[in-house]
Amino acid sequence: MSGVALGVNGQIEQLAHINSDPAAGGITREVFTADYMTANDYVADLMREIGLSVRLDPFGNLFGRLEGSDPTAPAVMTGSHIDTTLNAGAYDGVLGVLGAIEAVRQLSSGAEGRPRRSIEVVVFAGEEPRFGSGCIGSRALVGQLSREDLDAMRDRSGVSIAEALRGVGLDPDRVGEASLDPSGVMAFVELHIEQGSVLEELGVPIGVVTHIAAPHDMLVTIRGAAAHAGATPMHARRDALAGAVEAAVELERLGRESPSGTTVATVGAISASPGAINVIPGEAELKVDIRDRDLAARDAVADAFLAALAEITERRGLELEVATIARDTPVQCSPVIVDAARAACRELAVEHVEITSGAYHDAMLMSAKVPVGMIFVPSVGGISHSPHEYTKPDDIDRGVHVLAGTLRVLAETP
Ligand code: HGY
Ligand code: MN
Ligand code: MN
Repeated sequence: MSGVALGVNGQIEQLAHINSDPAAGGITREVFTADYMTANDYVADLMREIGLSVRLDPFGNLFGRLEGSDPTAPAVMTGSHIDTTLNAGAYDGVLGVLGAIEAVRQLSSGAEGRPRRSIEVVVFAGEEPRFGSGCIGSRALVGQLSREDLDAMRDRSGVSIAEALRGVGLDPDRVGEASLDPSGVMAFVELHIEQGSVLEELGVPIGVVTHIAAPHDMLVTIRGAAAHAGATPMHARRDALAGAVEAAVELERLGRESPSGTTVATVGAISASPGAINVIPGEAELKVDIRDRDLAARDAVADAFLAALAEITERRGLELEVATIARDTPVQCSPVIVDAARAACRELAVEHVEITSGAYHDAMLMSAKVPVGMIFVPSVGGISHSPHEYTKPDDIDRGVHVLAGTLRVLAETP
């Protein structure tokens, strides 16, 4: 049976089988791996099957275009990502890509005929942070990824973006050619699972996103003195891990007590070396993620955390190094797109609610160049980035219909 005939739910299942680490549970399909490129080819075939003109840009972003009846009018873009984080679920990003193809298929075969504006489906390369910060494909498109970044940004095995690109036959020296011409784009809309539990708790099937929270991510390195755990008295230690743990607890307090009420603060990973039970850790590393839709509140928490780090390391006789991994700007979605999505919901008599996205998405980066909006469908149990990530088939079909309706409204907007 052809890919299109399977429908979005069947295609999600097929894509889920393209997995680099099935034994570990969940789906691992990191960008610029052979499996990722196989998945890209699967999506390109679906695009061709519904008659889109397909191209891969020099950074590996994939585009499928439906020409509108007025090819000179700036296009409406829609899409998401098909790379995953580690041991993840089947829906994050994938829904926004396969749902966009199905929405465009519905639009182009519907009674209303070809939309006025062209519609372009995009598969962004590397939304997940394999190389430290996320959204590298959309960063490249909006000019926020330099050729130097491609050598500097490395994954947990030390592989750089440039090396990974070459490994799949792409040329890192051409990253500058992968740029978006904003004059050719009227709007970007992304369909995505909520990855939280707001819609499920409200019992509302569609979220129209009004704001996207953005991260300030840091790599914190604390250095002390490795020493014998048995022979070193407590007063004579410079324990890097103890300092790191004290800072992690302080970060949680700062996030919890932030006046905005929408700040989240996480130490996603902590490591200590040398890592032996009988050696006082000489070095510790924290990967820190602070987010908010309110930039001033996020900055206040980040500044307070940096001050706490300085005080803790000073008091404990430790050295401190902080590297910024990402510092993105929170997004207010375009009222035109919010209104179009709400109109589509009313047309379909679908209940909807306005919502903030706690997760970041490629729409966050695209907002630097074009108006953006997002449509959410419920995540069962609010679970995501997990093998247990699940969205019900009828919620998926409904989300695709709302996306199609939104694209139609935008495509006919003068
Ligand atoms: O971390 C995020 O918000 C995104 O899902 N990568
Ligand atoms: Mn994700
Ligand atoms: Mn995602």
